[in-house]
Amino acid sequence: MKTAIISGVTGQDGSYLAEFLLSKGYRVIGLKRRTSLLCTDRIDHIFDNDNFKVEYYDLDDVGCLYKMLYKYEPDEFYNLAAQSHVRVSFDIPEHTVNGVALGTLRILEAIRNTNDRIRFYQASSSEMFGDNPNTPFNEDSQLMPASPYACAKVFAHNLVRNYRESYWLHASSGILFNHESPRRGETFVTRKITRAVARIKLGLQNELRLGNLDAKRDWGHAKDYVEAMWMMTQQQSPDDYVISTGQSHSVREFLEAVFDYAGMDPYKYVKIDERLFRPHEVPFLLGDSTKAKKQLKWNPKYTFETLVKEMYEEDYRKIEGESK
Ligand code: NAP
Ligand code: G4F
Repeated sequence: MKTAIISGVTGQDGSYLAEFLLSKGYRVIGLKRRTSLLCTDRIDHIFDNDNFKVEYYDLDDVGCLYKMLYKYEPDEFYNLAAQSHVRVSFDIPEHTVNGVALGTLRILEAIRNTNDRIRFYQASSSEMFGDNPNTPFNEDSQLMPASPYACAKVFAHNLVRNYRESYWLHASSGILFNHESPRRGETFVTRKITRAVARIKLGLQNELRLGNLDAKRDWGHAKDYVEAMWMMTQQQSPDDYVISTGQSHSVREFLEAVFDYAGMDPYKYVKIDERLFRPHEVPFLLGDSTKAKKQLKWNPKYTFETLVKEMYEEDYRKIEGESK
């Protein structure tokens, strides 16, 4: 039986990846940081699985990292932990950069010094392309990061390549474009919208405050994207891959699609709030995942429409249940 360690298991991607690897017959060790509330909602349903175990960890705790590698002798390590909110990274840049950049360095060093055959996956991000105007982006596009979060992801991304080339680690980076789901954090724009529209429909809210509606993103579904992570670690040679749908939509289009699905007019409820704009915006993200399609045989199953529908319906069902 293969063993995989996932840092950030309580997050959106960590929870889907844990489910996916368990379904493939892995033993999964999920690493969780200590929080004052439990915050295990996304993984509660797999807690009783005998092949799933959760351990405490933090991106800045080197000793804990070595302990995990010695104790579990993993075959694969998926580094998904991060302060992953771009806007928040302007407010807490040092914490964000320490976790994303140095946290990745700590894991790579620990792997190199304990067992250099562990296959490593790094959660790189399309945010690294920043405000580069030359879209669509592939693995060779210029990185022009536009936030502390993205600068740290570029550092970690380069480090993975450097460790691969210097020490022959099986270390791959997935340059993932935005991916969403009913498990998406509530302060990211898609989930903020689907929750708000469900609450408005149920008469629990009458206003939705948003920032820049003109930004465009290449939005996919997290379930499709965690499969790509695993495909990368199964390759004979490590590499970097762009994972995206190849379609870009504006925040306004996402907003209108959700309100349309709920049968309401967005402009009766939406207020533009200047405080939600960013010091430096990433205006347009569109990915070209030709390489992943060809080499990994990866293909997303969800479309923009099925993503919107699933997120809205799930929020509506949950909020209706809670309000009863
Ligand atoms: P997420 O939902 O925000 O989950 C992040 C996870 O990291 C959570 O489990 C969080 O714990 C944990 N974490 C945060 N700080 C930590 C620390 N100091 N030590 C240990 N754990 C810590 O993010 P996601 O959407 O699943 O994304 C997964 C990874 O992919 C992240 O690295 C993100 O930057 C990257 N990424 C995401 C996307 C996307 O569109 N979703 C695209 C490209 C790249 P808590 O649950 O306690 O907060
Ligand atoms: O949903 P967002 O906060 O996601 P963002 O900044 O694109 O970052 C996400 O995707 C990255 C991959 O490209 C990941 F690396 C990162 O970890 C994260 O998962 O914002 C999307 C867009 C932005 O242009 C923002 O300005 O929506 C715009 N927006 C407009 N109003 C808003 C809001 N964003 C948020 N969060 N909240 C608003 O009220």
